[in-house]
Amino acid sequence: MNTNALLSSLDTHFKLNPADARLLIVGLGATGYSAAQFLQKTPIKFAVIDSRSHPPLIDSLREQMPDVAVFCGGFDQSAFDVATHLLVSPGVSLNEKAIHKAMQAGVTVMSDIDLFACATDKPIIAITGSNGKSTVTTMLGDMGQAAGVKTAIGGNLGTPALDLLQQEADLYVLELSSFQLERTTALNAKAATVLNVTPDHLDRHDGMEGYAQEKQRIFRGDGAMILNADDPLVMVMQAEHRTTYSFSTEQNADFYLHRGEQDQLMFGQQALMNASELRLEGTHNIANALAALALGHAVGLDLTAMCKALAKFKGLAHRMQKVAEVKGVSWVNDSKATNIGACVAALQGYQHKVILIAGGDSKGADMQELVPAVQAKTKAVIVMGKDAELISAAIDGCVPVYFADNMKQAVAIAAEHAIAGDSVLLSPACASLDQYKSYADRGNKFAEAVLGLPTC
Ligand code: UMA
Ligand code: ADP
Repeated sequence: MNTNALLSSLDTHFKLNPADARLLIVGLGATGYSAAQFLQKTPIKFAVIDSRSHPPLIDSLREQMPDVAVFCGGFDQSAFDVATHLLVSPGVSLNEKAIHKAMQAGVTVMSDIDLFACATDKPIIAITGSNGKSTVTTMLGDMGQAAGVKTAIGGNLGTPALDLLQQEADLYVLELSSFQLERTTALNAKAATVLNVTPDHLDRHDGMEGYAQEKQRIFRGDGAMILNADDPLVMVMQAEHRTTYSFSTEQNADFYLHRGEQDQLMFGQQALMNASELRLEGTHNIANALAALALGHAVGLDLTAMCKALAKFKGLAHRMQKVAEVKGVSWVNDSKATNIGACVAALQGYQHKVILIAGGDSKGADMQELVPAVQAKTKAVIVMGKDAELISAAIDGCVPVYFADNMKQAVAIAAEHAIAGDSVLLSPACASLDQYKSYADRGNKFAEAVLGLPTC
């Protein structure tokens, strides 16, 4: 890292200079810890605050950085009152009283992504959207490597952006959530995309409009814009005088799906690969592949190498992952479907009616939006978790609905109703945290229950 370049960039973007700045890191999770480790190597003075009395990383922080002030057990206003800048973790709402008050007093809010953007002059690909972010980010990681470019991937995907700087890559690919984007101003990605906008996290954002506006912030700067021609909420983000590549599975676009005897992924007149070469199921994954190709192309990756990587890409766990075939019934784990858009995409991929297991925390979404896909593509729905009643009320009368207390019971009910040739799909349309540690924990519990079913 070039510290002088970093300090100059921080001064330009945030009027942050070590002589008089006092930065407060809000939240000591993965993001806060990575920011502390990064800032420790600079002359910038900082402290850390977390509302929990003993956040998991507190011991490591105290051991590694004994001189750094840490406040735990609440957001003590006095810590905010002396700060000039706040670096707020994505899990902490900007509506927190102490943050709100500080902002009103003129304190600057920033994100770890801002620090990252100021610290590197290497090209950045930035990816957001309601669904498909992790898949497209991981595809691009593989494509970069296949094209011979040292590529590092992270952000919302898992590895905090600032930790990626230790890898000294020549291309950074960042998955960004609406929470990260909401507090980011300094990012100028060489290529960026909003893959799609469907309802999610409406309990934290100001309705769909507010949510879409946070996503649009990914296009700040002058890099290439990669737009989903099939999503009107994305297309309105188009800006004049910017390099733009569109992608589509439904119509002509820069990168598109040509339907024919052999469905093909196209770039203009050039056939890039057959859709059948992709190992992932569902039209939504063809859209993801086209978006990844467009992003890679915009930063100069070789198209042939990218297609080779796509043909090898096996997909991520807990996304439309076949767990087992038991007595002719196919059991599919799509636990990462934490919103309605993902569940609808999963259902649309089926040519026959499935038994759906759904439920959890709906995060303020309107479950009525599930109705058309449930009506068209399910023969029964098993609901569970915090918002089971809400889903049941929305789809009441469309198909038979059964209630389950836990995953084992949900799987048992599904097994009771499934016959050979059926598919049972866990695609909850809800977050998992009301009953599980994470979506992965929920998916694993599903797989355990399925593998525990009698096989004869
Ligand atoms: N905290 C408080 N008070 C609060 C809320 C949180 O003090 O009111 C503290 C927590 O106690 C925690 C800390 O803030 O110690 C920071 O937690 P965080 O929730 O911001 O999470 P991190 O550990 O920093 O992880 C974040 C992302 N988490 C969220 O956005 C909730 C991770 O995305 C991301 O991988 C990581 O940064 C690295 O960039 C996870 C996620 O669930 C996977 N994302 C959501 C999603 O994909 O839907 C947005
Ligand atoms: P994200 O990181 O945005 O949550 P993932 O790639 O992890 O996206 O996929 C999350 C869920 O969304 C999975 O259930 C997956 O099957 C579904 N999904 C993936 N891509 C799309 C897409 N382009 N449109 C709709 N749903 C998608």
